Amino acid sequence: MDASFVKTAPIQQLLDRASGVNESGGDPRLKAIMRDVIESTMEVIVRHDVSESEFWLAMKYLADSSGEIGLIVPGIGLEHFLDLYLDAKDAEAGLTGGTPRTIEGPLYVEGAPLVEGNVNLSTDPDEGTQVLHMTGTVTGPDGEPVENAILHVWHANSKGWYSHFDPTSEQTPFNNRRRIKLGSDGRYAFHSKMPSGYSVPPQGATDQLMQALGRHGNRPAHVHFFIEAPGYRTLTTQINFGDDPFAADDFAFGTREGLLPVPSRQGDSAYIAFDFQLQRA
Ligand code: MBD
Ligand code: FE
Repeated sequence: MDASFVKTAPIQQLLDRASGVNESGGDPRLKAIMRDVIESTMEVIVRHDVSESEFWLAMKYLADSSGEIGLIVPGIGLEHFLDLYLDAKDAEAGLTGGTPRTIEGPLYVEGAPLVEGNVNLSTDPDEGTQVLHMTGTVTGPDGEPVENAILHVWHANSKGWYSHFDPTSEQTPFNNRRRIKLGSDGRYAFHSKMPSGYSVPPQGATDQLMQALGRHGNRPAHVHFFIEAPGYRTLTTQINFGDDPFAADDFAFGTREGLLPVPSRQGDSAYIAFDFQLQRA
């Protein structure tokens, strides 16, 4: 049987009733989207002749994996797809240039300390890793310094764990997380303990899926940013370390050309100079 079965009258009537499209109440946009989601799922079932046991296994997986949905979404490329889709829509609207956007991921935490100057992000000791020194400027489309920007920065520790999400140790709240208030010159500087790459929790739902797909669940070492400033578009981006073994093989598809600086490693220190360019709002 082929997927045209889904287009037959009984199935189309079922879809109309299930999605409430002919009811007066409810949310019309949600109805239309739900109808398409259900229909696409039916088409997948028919196209692959999904068995009942496979179907219920998938439902059990969905039920059990919800705690890791934030990892599964980047892992299956959907979060990166949103970046590509937004880029394409921007290009259509003639909005190009500036530092590329890339995925936020699931590990941002609101309310990090708001600080100024050349700041230290690492409040926990984290011995045996280099100190990362990162500096640069936030400019606008014409190279003008962006005034009064707030640079949100967050990254993992040297074991690859993020504060607020670390099952292995008690990290201080907001360790390796700050909001840095910049001045009129758009310059920023911070230092912190070098992060390591991230791996999905072993045996978790994401790990199970990656193994079943013959993939891995590793990200290269990276540093996340949001940059917001009056008059400019907020940028969500991250740098991934160009010398990391997973730099070209990120399970979350967060690495992008232009966002892969190679740290200059010198003894106990590593240096990255990286400038950001924002689009106007
Ligand atoms: C991360 O640290 C991350 O940035 C993403 C996108 C997914 C999982 C862990
Ligand atoms: Fe991350």
